[in-house]
Amino acid sequence: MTQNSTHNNHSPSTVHRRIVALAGGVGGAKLAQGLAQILAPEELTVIVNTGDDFEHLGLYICPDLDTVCYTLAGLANPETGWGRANESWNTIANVESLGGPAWFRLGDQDIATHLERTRRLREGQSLSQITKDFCSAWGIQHTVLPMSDAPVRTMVDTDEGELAFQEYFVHRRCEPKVKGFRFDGVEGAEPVVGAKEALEQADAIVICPSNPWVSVDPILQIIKTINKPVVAVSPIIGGKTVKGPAAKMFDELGIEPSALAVAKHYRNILTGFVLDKTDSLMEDDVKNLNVQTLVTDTLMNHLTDRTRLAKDVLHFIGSL
Ligand code: FO1
Repeated sequence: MTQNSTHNNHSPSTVHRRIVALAGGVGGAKLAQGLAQILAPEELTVIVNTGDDFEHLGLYICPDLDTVCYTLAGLANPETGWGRANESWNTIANVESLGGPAWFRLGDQDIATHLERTRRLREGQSLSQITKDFCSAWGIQHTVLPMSDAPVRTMVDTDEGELAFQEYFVHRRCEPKVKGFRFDGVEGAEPVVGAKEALEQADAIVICPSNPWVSVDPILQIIKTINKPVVAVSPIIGGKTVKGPAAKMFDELGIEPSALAVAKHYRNILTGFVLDKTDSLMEDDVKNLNVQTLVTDTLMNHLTDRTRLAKDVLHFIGSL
């Protein structure tokens, strides 16, 4: 059992608040970790994007689930945000020497996750059951759920044709120009049972600072209607993404990348929006969308930043 090295100092909840956080990759995982530092296990459920999942080297890989879990468990690689800390690369190096694909960097510890998940899926276990078991093995007390147990695959339409997500994101380093997205399998995919319950019981939904196009939209398409207060944290600061292609995607889709563009992307469901201080001049434009606003420091480099932002967001929710 790996002790959760990021000490949880759950403050007893002054106001009873049940939060559902919607998260994708690295940015979403950071805020989820901040929320987990403050909220008790029964107060926080994280619903994670699985559109980035793919089969590679015969392994079923769930990058966003693993990024959220590794981050919550304090096991994530601090430089990249994805994969494990203190990693070694012997297996993938030997795959490469045998002529196999090494473009998707799978570390030795990380491969154990994919081997065991693939084994359990082949035995007929559900992705949500596997995730539950892995969370307890990693000492994670909060609930982490895949957005669905049914497979969904984000396909990126580009000027070079349609690419599977990891082919676009990792192999092609996001170079092709995006023209649109398709979430293959999303039509028939149902949210997992725990997600429906968490959404019904939630006091508010937090959309973490993940990529709106490829990390958050798949989750929103699956959970469909939300009749709860929704607060989103902008993943774009000063017209740029902290990490990842969200700003480039807005630009290639003909939309000026900005926090305001993100607020407009979510405008049909938004109650509140959190902008970085850099974008304080945009606050009134966001308010004009009939959305309440919070301007604060949204950069999350260390655990203290993540916890502080989470505190700001929870306080903001309390004021809505
Ligand atoms: N991202 C990269 O840019 N390069 C990689 O080689 C890479 C490997 C990788 C392995 C496991 C994993 O869970 C994530 C990995 N990622 C890598 C990140 C991943 O592609 C993205 O985090 C998500 O798919 C988008 O958030």
